[in-house]
Amino acid sequence: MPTVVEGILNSAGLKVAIVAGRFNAFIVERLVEGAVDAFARTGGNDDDITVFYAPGGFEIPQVLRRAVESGRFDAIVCVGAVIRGGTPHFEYVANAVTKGISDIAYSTTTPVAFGILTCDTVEQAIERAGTKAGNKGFEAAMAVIEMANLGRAMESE
Ligand code: INI
Repeated sequence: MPTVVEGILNSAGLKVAIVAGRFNAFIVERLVEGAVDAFARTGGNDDDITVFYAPGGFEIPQVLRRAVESGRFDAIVCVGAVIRGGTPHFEYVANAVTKGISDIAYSTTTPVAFGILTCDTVEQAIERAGTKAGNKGFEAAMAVIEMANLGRAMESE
């Protein structure tokens, strides 16, 4: 019989941080709401959630690093919206935030989830922020809840 170790979707008792980039705020607010909803629906307590706002996606990794280093959180979800404009700026911000979050995520055992939209159009972002393509903040929060519980299960192996 194989030993199967997996994380359940239970937020009870989890201390969580949401690190949000404020840029494109009308989209990002929906992602924050989606993440909060995921914790609430899985038994989490609003009082255990702290939302940190960075100015934009570029700054998210620095805020994430501080949140990780504080040791206060069992799970951290990053949300933001990078939307293509008429210049190559999009590529630089999208690449920087993706690499920045990945570097930190893979250098810690604190679960970190990636809820950053990288979209060609505002319409695509709206679709992924709580309309016809779901809510990326909700999905990222569910992933980090599973990871936090997987970590606990692996510790008690
Ligand atoms: N920040 C975003 O989060 N999304 C964007 O689409 C974006 N664009 O397109 O410019 C953006 N830029 C700001 C950037 O993240 C920094 O806050 C800024 O460059 C100051 O360092």
